[in-house]
Amino acid sequence: MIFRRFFRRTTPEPHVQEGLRKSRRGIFREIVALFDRSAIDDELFDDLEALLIQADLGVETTQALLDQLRARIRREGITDPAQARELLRQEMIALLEQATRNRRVKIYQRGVPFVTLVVGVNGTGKTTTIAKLAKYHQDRGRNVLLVAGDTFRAAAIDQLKVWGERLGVPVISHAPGADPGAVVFDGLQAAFNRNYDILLIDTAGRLHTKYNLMEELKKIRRVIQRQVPDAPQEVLLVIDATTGQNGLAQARLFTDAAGVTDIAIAKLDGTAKGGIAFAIARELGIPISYIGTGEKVTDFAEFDPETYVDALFFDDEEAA
Ligand SMILES: Nc1nc2c(ncn2[C@@H]2O[C@H](COP(=O)(O)OP(=O)(O)OP(=O)(O)O)[C@@H](O)[C@H]2O)c(=O)[nH]1
Ligand SMILES: [Mg+2]
Repeated sequence: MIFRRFFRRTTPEPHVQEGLRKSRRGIFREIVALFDRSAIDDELFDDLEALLIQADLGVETTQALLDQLRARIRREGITDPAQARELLRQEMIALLEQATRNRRVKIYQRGVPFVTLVVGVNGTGKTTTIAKLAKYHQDRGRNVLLVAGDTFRAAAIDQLKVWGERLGVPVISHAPGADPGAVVFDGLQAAFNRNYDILLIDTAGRLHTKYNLMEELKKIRRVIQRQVPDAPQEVLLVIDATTGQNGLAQARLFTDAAGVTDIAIAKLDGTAKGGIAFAIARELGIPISYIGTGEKVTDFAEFDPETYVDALFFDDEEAA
């Protein structure tokens, strides 16, 4: 369709495009279809509001987005619904850019391991994200070391070792039930002694309501900081996209306890509600840095607002 080509600005990133298929073919297709009408009327805004909320943007973020959109339509004297849709696209990109603007530049120093502490509730995709990050850094020529900081379950240690073997990345681990702080300490020692660039630390899926588990996380941080004052350079909170608005509540608690610096949204391929990214961007103010779009190590991308929005709105196969 002419419109789709006309409005597209970014080249599709295959994993992002593929991973957001469910969202694109579901709620976002309905959103696009809303603009196939002759005039911009109240019904358009009502339907748009309902669909955005359904897509997991949340009530507040939806209101804010629609306020912006209405104001621009008025200011720019837009009467063509197709142009209004392009404005919606632009405003959605702007909203996501709130989340990337305060992203810290990652500084990889020679001789100082770059430590990423990966946190999040049970089953959100932490261990899988670590494997993806390991591959990401390997592809950029960095030496990676993994640390099995989730000592609560034997299976968790094994899972990380399996990934390590597949990727050719060593894993520092202790026996199940060991003190996570001790494993992390050994991991840092190994990183220094053997000159690793990147240290990725897996942690247990902690229930954020359990105070002692949050304390555990603080303790791990202290162990790291005693050896590398600037570390962890990255505290990555993994949010499961399929848990919707619940993920936001989790994120707030982790931010307080663990000093989250970055967010990875995993399992975007498993939901039609890709709108959660907008709610996270607006309501948390923590940069979204990565997205996970499948179970393979390659189903991973750096988060880019424009690519993301276009993957929600534009279907290649239809456009072709
Ligand atoms: N479809 C899909 N599945 C994913 C993605 N990321 C992780 N998974 C799957 O989600 C499940 C849980 O992933 P894990 O990486 O083990 O999650 P975790 O947070 O480490 O879990 P715990 O250690 O038990 O807290 C696994 O079956 C993964 O294969 C993703 O981006 N897409
Ligand atoms: Mg795990």
